[in-house]
Amino acid sequence: MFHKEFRAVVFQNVLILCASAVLWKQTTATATQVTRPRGVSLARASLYIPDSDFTCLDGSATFPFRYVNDDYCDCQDGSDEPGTSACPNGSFYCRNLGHEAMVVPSSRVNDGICDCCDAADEYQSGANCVNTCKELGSAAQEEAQRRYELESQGYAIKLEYINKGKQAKQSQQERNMALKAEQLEAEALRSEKEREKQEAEEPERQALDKYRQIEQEAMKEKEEIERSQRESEASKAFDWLDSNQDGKLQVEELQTHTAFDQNQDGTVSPDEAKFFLHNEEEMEKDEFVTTGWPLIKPFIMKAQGVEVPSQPEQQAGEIQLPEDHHQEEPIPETEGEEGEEEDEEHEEEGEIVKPSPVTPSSIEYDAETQAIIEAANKARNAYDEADRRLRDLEREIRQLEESNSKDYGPNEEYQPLDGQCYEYSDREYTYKLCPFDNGSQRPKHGGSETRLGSWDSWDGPEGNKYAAMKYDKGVQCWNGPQRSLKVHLSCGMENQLLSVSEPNRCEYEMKFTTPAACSEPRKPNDGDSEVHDEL
Ligand code: MAN
Repeated sequence: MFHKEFRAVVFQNVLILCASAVLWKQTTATATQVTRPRGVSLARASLYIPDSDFTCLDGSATFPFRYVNDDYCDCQDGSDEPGTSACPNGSFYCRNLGHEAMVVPSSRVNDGICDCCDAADEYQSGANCVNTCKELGSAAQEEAQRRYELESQGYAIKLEYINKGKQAKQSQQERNMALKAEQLEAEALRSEKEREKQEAEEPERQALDKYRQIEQEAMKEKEEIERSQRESEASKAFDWLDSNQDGKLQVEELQTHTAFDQNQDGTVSPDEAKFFLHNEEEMEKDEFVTTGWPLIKPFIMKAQGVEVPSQPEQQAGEIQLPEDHHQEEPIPETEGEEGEEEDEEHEEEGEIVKPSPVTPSSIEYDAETQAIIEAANKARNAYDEADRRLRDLEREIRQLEESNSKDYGPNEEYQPLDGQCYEYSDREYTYKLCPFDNGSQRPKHGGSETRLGSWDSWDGPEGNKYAAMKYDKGVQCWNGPQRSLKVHLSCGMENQLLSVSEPNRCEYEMKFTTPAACSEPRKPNDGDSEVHDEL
């Protein structure tokens, strides 16, 4: 190991004379000369004083100042070799006059590659570096100026947005207050109408009680008529099928009716016929009326071309039972062609005619009861209307409060985006973003829209939460999570969806520009960043 005193001394503290007057403080306009070793920034110049010992910036050691930049690494943090590549962890500062000052790892010093535009990093390598700071500086200046102008325009729009957002908030609050007042009135009115309804319904209930018994009797009568009608129909059918009139239905009797040819082979086999006799050889009339006829009737109807209702209890379709049981099942007359006289005629022939239904609504109330019912109806309608009005108001208040509780940014600048939608298409999909509502995806070549997520919250990094939005609880991904979407916002003159990607399956990212994301632009500096950087 070399001792410091014997090692080859290559150190040469380069005194950089700031040719251009550097303003140490804006308040003191006097030009000062600052001397500092190679690779040290203006900000750190005061830590490198040639007349005194040098203490490593991490405080780990102190030694004579000549060890600084002697091409031997003495400090653990590399701070004694800012201008050489001796320390693996050192940093080299280039002034880059005319452009932006820059810090590069000191390992790049004299490595033959030009890193600094002022070529300061290659002072001994022989690399042919040219100072390009002036050109780069002016290109950067132009770019900065262009950005400044854009940002200024974007920011002007943002100020309008802030205005709109604040106005919207104010009018929402006013509307909310007005609605709340209306709500109180509507509640009072509904209570009044509810009381009136109860008052009107009580006499109605009493009056209708009297009729309830009548209604029940009417219902019973109706059921009785229907039952006897069913029995009479079944009885007629039995007599018609019982061709030998022996009071029993036999297999042979059913075999003469093609309606029972279930496998459509042109004949009714004994088994086919027995099926309708509950697999017996014969059936008595009583059994036929209760359980035989409901089984047989649909087959007869079908043979007659009458539509068979799906519910067994609806099987009151009209059928004709001809006198002559040997002929094929007749086709019934088409609906509407039969007059009343014909009905009577058919009844003689065995056609079953449905009775006119007796329902509670057919009950006639006396004039006094009728008036009571009408008054109660009127009170009910008035209550319903008051109730509807109150519920409409409550809904509007809820929507308003929901919108009011949304965070539209520190100054309401994002409020004008609520209610708008923006689209972006790639090869496969058209994506849509409706800020504060949802994001979706629609295949370009047909197919339905898929929701990628609904508005959840701001999702930027700590200290900059308004830089991104989160939309979640989208449509479940096949064999995967629910879809979700993150929207990265940046300043732009227009509200525009710039790109969409799906970095992980069913996790989407959008880039969106909006004037609402612009901040107040700072005038670009004159290209010499050291003054600004280091003040
Ligand atoms: C659809 C689209 C895609 C998604 C797959 C997942 O095709 O929503 O974006 O990756 O479903 O199965």
